[in-house]
Amino acid sequence: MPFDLLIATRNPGKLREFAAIFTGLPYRLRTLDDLGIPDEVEETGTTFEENARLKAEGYLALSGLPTLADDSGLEVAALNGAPGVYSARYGGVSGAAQLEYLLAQMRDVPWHARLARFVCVIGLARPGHSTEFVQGTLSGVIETAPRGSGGFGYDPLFFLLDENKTLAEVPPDHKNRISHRAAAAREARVVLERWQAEGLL
Ligand code: ITT
Repeated sequence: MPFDLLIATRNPGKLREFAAIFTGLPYRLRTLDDLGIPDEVEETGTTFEENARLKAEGYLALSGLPTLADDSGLEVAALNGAPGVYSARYGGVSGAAQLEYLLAQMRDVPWHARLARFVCVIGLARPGHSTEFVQGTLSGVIETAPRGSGGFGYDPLFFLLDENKTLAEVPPDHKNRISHRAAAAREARVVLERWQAEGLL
């Protein structure tokens, strides 16, 4: 009998990534839409972990199901870690304007000081236990102009030194292997295997 696991996202791309990495586990992945749960939990935290906790524990309370929730974003060293948890609303704009905004903030920063990383923190909550957290990161350098049309968000400005390409220029299946979210999801898989072995669900 598979266990139900709520994946607390409305982003279908994320759901597919998690489903691929959790292949073979005895969990039936449910979404907020499957369960008819509205967007009630606000991401008011100041760290990725706080937001992952708010979502994982909030949607566990609403659904009664073991819940996985992630929060992710871009940290730029020269900007003291900004935009961080505010990545989705950085500069008060979205889409291409957000890339322009980031480039403007980085205008005077030389190539060697443009280090950045994507961070993904996943919270895993189940009834009667403390919430557990896992994290994944991907390091890169902020480009001086956008390149590529794949991915989403900051991908066209995120240059991978190992690949000599931006994250928007690598094939989607490759991004899904090297991404911060994939790294965190592989750690989450270990937690889910332990929950199963403990038989505590
Ligand atoms: P949820 O419904 O799951 O909250 P979301 O799109 O808001 O989906 P996150 O909170 O995880 O996703 O991500 C916040 C922002 O961080 C996102 O809007 C992007 O700007 C940026 N980001 C996260 N992962 C990224 C990636 O793989 N590539 C590019 N940008 C990313």
